[in-house]
Amino acid sequence: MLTNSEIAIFFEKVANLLEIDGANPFRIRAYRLAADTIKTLAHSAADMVNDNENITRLPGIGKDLAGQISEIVKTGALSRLETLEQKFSPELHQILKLPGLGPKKVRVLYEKLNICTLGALQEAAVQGKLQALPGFGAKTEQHILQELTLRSQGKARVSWAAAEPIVKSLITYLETEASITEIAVAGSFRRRKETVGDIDVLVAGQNPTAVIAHFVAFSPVERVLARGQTKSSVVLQSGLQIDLRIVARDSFGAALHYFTGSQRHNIAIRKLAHKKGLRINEYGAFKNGQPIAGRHEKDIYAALDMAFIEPELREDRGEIKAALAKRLPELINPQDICGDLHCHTIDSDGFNTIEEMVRAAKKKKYQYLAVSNHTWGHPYVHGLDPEETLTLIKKIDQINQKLDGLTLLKSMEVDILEDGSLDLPEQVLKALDFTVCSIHAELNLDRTKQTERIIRAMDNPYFTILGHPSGQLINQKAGDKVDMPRIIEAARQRGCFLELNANPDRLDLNDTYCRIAKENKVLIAISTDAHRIGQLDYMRLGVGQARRGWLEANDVLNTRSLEQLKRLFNRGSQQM
Ligand code: DGT
Ligand code: CA
Ligand code: CA
Ligand code: ZN
Repeated sequence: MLTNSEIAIFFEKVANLLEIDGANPFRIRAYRLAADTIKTLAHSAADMVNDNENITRLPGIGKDLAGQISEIVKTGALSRLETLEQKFSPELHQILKLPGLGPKKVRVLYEKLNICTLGALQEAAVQGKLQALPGFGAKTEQHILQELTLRSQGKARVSWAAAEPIVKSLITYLETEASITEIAVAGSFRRRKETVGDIDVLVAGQNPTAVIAHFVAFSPVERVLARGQTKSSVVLQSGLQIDLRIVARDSFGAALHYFTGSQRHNIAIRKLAHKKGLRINEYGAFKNGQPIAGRHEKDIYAALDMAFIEPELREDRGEIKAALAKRLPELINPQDICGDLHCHTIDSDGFNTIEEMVRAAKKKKYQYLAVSNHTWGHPYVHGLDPEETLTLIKKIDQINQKLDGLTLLKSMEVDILEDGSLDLPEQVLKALDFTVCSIHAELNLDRTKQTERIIRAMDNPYFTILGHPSGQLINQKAGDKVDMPRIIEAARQRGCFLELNANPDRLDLNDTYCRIAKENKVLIAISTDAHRIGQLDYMRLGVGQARRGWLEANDVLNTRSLEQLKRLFNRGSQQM
């Protein structure tokens, strides 16, 4: 039998949805009053219904509401509420529970951006669409994003990008302790995983007691979980856990290797060592009980007659075999990048002018920068219609004439519509240097349909790069929304490229798919999708992910010179 509170919740939900719907304030108030009346009732409302008592004598409960209470008690449901939930989405109730969000704000979300689901909310927050809404701000947007990120994960893992500034300030802080001679970060952070469970720090130093005392006094520390002679763990206010270990100087390299992991890589290395009559642990490499390596990490690999394996590759995915055969990839570095192929400007939903973006790109010594704003099919933001796109193209041509050292490329982030067609007519597409084509609406089509929608889009000769290819958001358990190997094969056949979107909340393409693309010789464009000049710095995050995907400079589109790019963009009849 339903309790009074449970019955009241039905009415509170109706009131909330009515408010979001912009209904008559008196009706909304009637539902809220009824919820209050029932919640504070001294006896069971369900009993009253079952005993056929006259509910209308309760304050604020008229005939209509009495009928609804009896419906709730008898059926456990309320058709009035179901109708509203169908109109919006039952997920609105969860959105309403997010910190700082009440019916008024959620109404703004719905009215301005048509948001009724958690997924759509996260997507909009990632794209920075919330902060411009009335009553919202950058802070609210950030809180919502953090909360959604935390919710979608069982154990709180933190994105690599969010951990980075914390790790940097910790290192700077540790360096002020005079007795420390060496500091290194190991674990998944060093391997540059998209998310990290905790941070593993190794230090060598003469005075372990002083080191530990200094460590636990790091000001962001909230709780000390463990404090031993050579080991300590703390949790920071942000929720991030840090494990610190003090190791002997002569074992530093071996410990760094051991605690960098991954565990599977370590196990495979130890097995190999065993075959060669060696023993490898966190103290060193030993032959007949005698240490033969330990001081430097590279000596551990050398002891096994193999090339040094970069941390990003240490996942037991074939790197050991490749190292033994001297066939390890020469991983891409940030300096290999010659330009950014995806950024937005104030002409659509960016925050800076083209000229400002150009200045920032020049500082990075880029040869080229592509302006790729949204098209009008985008569900949330002001995208450009064909007319506006042509005007922008002219403007870019004019700016280009005055530029030296850097070339602006004319692109658009063209929406892939539900039927797989592109959101701009041929005569406009023709005027662009290339396109970044992305899905922003109908994100939850069935997997096969979504895959075929993308492949159909690739059939268009003006399709160049698939933007944020999988639609993944970091820390959201979304599952595979598309058949990526099939998309990669389709891209190979048609001469299209895939983006590795370096936005820290996306990092889309993932490492596994980067590697499949490489094996299929489909080039990856590492792009920031910057909406403001500072975000051009996301490039290094994308490069980190690319390294985990075994990519070399040659596997990446924007390591090419402008001339080479132009040739690569030239599909079929297209002319630059
Ligand atoms: P995380 O923190 O979940 O993102 O992932 P990791 O890889 O940083 O894992 P963590 O912090 O538990 O341990 C750091 C490294 O220490 C791990 O990558 C490998 C090494 N390690 C820890 N425990 C074991 C173990 O029981 N066996 C072996 N072989 N290695 C271990
Ligand atoms: Ca860790
Ligand atoms: Ca750890
Ligand atoms: Zn996009």
